[in-house]
Amino acid sequence: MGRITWNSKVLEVYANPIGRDIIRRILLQMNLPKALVDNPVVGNLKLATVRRLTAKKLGDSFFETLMRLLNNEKDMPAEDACAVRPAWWKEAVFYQIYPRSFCDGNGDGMGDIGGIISRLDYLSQLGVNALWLSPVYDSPNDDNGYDIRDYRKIWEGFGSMEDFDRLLEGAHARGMRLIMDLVINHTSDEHAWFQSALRDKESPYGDFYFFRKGEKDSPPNNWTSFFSGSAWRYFEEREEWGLHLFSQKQMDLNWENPALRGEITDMIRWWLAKGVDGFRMDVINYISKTEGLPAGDAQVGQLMGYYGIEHYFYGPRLHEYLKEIRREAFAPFDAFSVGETPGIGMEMSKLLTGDDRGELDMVFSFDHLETPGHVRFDAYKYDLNYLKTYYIDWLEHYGNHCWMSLFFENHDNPRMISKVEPDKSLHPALARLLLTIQLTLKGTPFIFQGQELGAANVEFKNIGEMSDVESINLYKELLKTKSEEEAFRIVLAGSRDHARAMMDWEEAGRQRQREDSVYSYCRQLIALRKDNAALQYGEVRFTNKRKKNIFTWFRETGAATWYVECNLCSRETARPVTQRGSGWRIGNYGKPSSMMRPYEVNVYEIVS
Ligand code: ISL
Repeated sequence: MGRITWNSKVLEVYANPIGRDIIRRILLQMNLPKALVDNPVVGNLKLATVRRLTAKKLGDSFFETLMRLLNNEKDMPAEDACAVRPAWWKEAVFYQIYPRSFCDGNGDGMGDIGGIISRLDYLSQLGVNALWLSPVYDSPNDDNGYDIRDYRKIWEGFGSMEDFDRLLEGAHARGMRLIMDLVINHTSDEHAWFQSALRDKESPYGDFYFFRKGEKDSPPNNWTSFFSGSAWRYFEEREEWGLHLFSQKQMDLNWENPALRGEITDMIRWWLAKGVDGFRMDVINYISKTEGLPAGDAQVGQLMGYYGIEHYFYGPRLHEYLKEIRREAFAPFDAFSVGETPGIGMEMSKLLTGDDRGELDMVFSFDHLETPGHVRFDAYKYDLNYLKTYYIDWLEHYGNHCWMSLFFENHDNPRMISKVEPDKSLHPALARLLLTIQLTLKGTPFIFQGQELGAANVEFKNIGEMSDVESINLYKELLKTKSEEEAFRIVLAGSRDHARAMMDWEEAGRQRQREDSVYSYCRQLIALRKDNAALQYGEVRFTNKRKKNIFTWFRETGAATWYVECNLCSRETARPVTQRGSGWRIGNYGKPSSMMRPYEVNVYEIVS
């Protein structure tokens, strides 16, 4: 791969995998068309010329940052055509449990492990066969368990290690795998390592975190936290600043330190030896930071909303660390890994997950959760036509060395049906449409708790009803420039509290009794997927690619062909031509008619 210099053309930048992802990210953020780079006039411009043309908006340091990122990656993703290698996690249907709000087993008003155990039959009847458990470790819960105080202990509010062992055993007994959440970019400031590092710089843990000298009133650099304000907090104990990309109580771990890496791999092995089947790895792409923690570029900061991000979202030693974790901890147990990787594009994902790479099995990439030009806290109506272009692009170009995760929701995002459609009478049809897309495209579906019931956003009335640290910090920050109503409106649009409301078990009970419920639809669909290899491993072939509001595809193996058709909007839409002899198997309106009704979806098994 050629080095990118000031003499390189825009086209060459785009041919570089990292360059391609970054340019596309910028276009997405600014809501500019991809066609811009395909335009030969633009493509043939030299970077030096682009710098001159954009001098008023983008400084030299913006381009230098870009070149540094591009030139740091030496590898190209494998692009040869190959068959998919089978794996249990490619056949699985995952279900994410957010323990705090899943099921209350002891009557204290909050979810716990006993509650989860009591619902294992519910989950196995739904048909999911792998569970992802958000953190249950000991934690002061500044960020609901994503701030870990002790990696080898269960938080007492959730139960004990014996409860956890019973949960694992219960899941396995029902043929369900269980993966845990691995939060290793940071720990709680109450973790023994951090406490020891604070007390004594010379302790073995003194260098487990990022501490920097500096005046008390000016942080060491301009990096900002994802949860508002500076990413630095001053510690009198050391007369130094400590780095926290997330809350003030989530201190970033220093992965440069081999002793820290050794502790982490030991801990991972300890859980795997217990029998857990793998991990979802929290913000795992953030673990390597540019040496010296240089200041973030101002333009990048403004564009992305966070300062410093270019120094850690795809850091210089990321591949090395991931390979080490894989080799030292995951591989000996043949354990599964899915990385949570905000900001990572398709080419970077290939380099992190290719089956030739020895890093991760899959990633959660987030570019489909908002439409171009929007961020989570914008109140807008999500147009599913964007989702269509996103999936066509990924599934046509991701290749069989890699495998996609298919998800719309998690504990960090509002409910998808609420983003797409304000008219609640259409939610049951829409909930089924989204589940069908997830369960019949090529990849591994992750259903977030409540999705199987068609759960929507919560109608919070004021900030007092919210509890998430991100929402509350953002609200305070917004009050500096906005009215209370305006600040609340913004927080409400994107708050993580929507997804963290208690699961409605009465509703679940009602839906289980009814054949025409979202729950029953979801159960049938999972069964259909499980019984038909074409819906798991079949190649995907899209049709009607340019037809607005219509999303259609085939799933094909040598032996069988399936066809899925979706109406992506709330209006009736003419049905595209269906294959002759098609056998209708499931849909959200019963048997199809000539027009497709709002958000109608049908799945056919082609019988020739
Ligand atoms: O703020 C973001 C960047 O735009 C988010 O995408 C953020 O990076 C992402 O939400 C990270 O999430 C994970 O790590 C957090 C935790 O609060 C979340 O719950 C977890 O899913 C810190 O551990």
